[in-house]
Amino acid sequence: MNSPDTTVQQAKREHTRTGMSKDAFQRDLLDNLFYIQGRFREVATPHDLYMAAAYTTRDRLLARWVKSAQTFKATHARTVCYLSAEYLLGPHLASNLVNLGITETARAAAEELGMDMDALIEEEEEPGLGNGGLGRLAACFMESLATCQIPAIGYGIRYEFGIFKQAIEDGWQVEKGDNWLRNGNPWEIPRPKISFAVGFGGHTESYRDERSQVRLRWQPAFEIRGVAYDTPILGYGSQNVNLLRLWKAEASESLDLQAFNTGDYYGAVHAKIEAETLSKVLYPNDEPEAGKELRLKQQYFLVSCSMQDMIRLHLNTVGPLEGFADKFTVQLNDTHPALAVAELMRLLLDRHAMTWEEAWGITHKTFCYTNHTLLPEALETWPVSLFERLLPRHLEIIYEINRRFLDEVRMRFLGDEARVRRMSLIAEGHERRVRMAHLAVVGSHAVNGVAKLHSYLVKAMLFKDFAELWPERFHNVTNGVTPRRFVVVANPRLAKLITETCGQDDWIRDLEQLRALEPHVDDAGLQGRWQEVKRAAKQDLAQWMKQATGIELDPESMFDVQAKRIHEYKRQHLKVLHIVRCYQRIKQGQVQGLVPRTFIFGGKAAPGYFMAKLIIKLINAVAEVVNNDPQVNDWIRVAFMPDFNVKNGQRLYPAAELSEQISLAGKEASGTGNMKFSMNGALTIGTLDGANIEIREAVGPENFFLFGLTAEEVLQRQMTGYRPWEYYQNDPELKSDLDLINSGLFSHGDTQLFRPLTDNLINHDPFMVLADYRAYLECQEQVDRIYRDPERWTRMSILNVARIGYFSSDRAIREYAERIWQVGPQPVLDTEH
Ligand code: GL2
Repeated sequence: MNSPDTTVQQAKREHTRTGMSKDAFQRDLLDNLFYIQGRFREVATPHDLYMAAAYTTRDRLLARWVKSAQTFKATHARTVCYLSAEYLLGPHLASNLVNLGITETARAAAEELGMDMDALIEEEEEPGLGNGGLGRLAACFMESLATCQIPAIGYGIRYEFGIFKQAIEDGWQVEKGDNWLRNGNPWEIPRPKISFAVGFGGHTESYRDERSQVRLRWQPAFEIRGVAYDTPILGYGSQNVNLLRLWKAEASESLDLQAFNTGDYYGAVHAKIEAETLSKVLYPNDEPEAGKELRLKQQYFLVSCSMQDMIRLHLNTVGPLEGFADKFTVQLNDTHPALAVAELMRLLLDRHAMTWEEAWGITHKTFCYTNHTLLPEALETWPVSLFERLLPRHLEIIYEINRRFLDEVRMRFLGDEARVRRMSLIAEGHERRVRMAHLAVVGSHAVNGVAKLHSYLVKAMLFKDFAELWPERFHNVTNGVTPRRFVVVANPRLAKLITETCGQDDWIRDLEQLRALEPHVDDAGLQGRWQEVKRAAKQDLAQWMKQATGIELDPESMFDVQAKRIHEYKRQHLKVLHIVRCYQRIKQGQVQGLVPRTFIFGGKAAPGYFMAKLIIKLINAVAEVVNNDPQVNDWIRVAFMPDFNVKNGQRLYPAAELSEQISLAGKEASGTGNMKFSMNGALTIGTLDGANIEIREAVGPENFFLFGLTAEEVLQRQMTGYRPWEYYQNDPELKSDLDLINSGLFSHGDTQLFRPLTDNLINHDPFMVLADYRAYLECQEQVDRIYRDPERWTRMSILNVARIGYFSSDRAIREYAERIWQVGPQPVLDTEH
């Protein structure tokens, strides 16, 4: 992309800054190609070259990693442990090069060897160990923790199969397994010696300890082992490296031996396979609970390994466990790891012989919990019977936590048994269930939502009773995303333009400094370059899309993008109705005021979510008709980007001009795609939902396209009775759009195919698509009007970027550090330079 001359010059500057030279990189690249891949230049495949580049990069971060570990050990640094069932990391190579400050060094070294660094970067398969926003947030937070110099360990599961790969066949989503480890993973270091036994099943029993005290212990029916695999997470502009420790399930050796001794070879092998299925696959459901036994096992596996590891670290470095909560603060990323509360209690009570009061004091001081959704179907509960069978000791502990907790509730709210029932950790009903969210709230000293509106609703609705009992426990920390990956790596042209306009690149570690763009907003030179940067990104995307899907995008048209998981509450079908409306208007010759647009979608549907899969089919069906109709083709085109993941997201964000954030108000906890688009200069059309509200405040209401019901209005309508068919009957355009979908035009004459979708909209419409339809169309007309004035649009785009600094995950992490974790930076010193 850069001319070799500037690459070499930049590499020299990087050398001065980092002490890492192009020549050394080149030499090590060839060495690694030879010694690790066993190849020489002439026969090396692109994958060999990628591996060599990855190892060469990894070598350069190991020194920082070791130094970080030494520093944290010596200073007894307070450490954040982030417990998350998901980490949607995205490819490592490009982002590690940026955070090491050696992107051009690597590029220059590769170029001299006749290799194209961008092609090597393309080779990397991303670890898709998450579903969507929640998992990607965990990845952004890990990077920001290192950038903010806060010692941290991220604990998770090393799924052998990450989120499925999505193919589109005949317009339908088809899932393919994601065997991401197939070609090896150069970024992880296995730690076979760091391994813990995790029990399941069996029974509990009482016994007398050496002081003749009656104690309880758990005799599990079987055990498996969790083995640590460590991935270093680099900070930007700091020497700090944090640790992502993922657990792989293996068969417990002792059990293997037993089976072998009794001659049961098959049994031994079977046990091994059984054990390994535990970390085999990520559940591909974004929000709704899967309810599967294996999933509960995965959750327990994650928390048991992680809590045992923290205790081991504590005993090795600090000593007696009384100070555990001073050494560690543990953040529960949603309720998936909420069992950690019961597991820490078990370890402190049963293994370390503490009293209930001592153990609870520590546990409660240790945990904090982030809620990520209000959707009722996503709030995890597990049948008591399943707990009894798999985790009998934990169930006893949960009962005891509940007994003490409910006594507290009774004392505060005399005679209010209805409240007691609502708040209990156990939901009574025909099947008794453990409420994981209640366990998380009771076991934590801080609970937060992920955007202002969401945190308000958490307090006012979801956990109202708890907020009345413990108002001081509830917080808001609005989400953020890392500008390193989502601007510097994804959009190098924009990064360069920003740096040149601001006169320095400090904005990369202090995103508020983007404000320095604001005085230049009317500068014609900047506007022109800003437009060129967007155009080039659109061309890149068009090229990729042509090759990946065969669809030709017109870079002259407006790129209007909705990319996120497919879910009814996110309302991709509202977007489709808009497209169908455009289509009809064009067919009827009503093109006045219309701006040529390319509608681009990306997103996966949970494999068992029928309606979401039908929405994907509908998008592709509409695309097929629209893209093949020469009468409308100059105006609109539709493309579905297959397999939306971090890597593909990095192609979309820079190219988008309009970002669709159109969930029903009150449903999207925060959203983080909204931030990524805006950071790349897209304007947002959105509802007053999640972080949209704060983005709009930050960038200025005049630079944001707002439409739709407010969360309050939504609640009102729900209470007074919402009748979607009235909209259908009273709005002729809406009626004709839905009727056209049912006419068979988009389904080769099949009038039934999309009925489940359209009938549901007309008769139930739980996410009020029809109620917001008209407002959405009107708002889109305003979008067209402004787009026709490129200067005005560009100005708004620049202002969006200039004012988006708040949405850096660095800011979010600093807020957690100060308000929730009480932890400060622990800089790692660069002793070599
Ligand atoms: C989510 C929310 O739906 C989303 O709005 C939020 O931005 C992220 C991160 O906080 O969390 N909750 C959830 O369960 N998933 C999300 O993406 N999967």
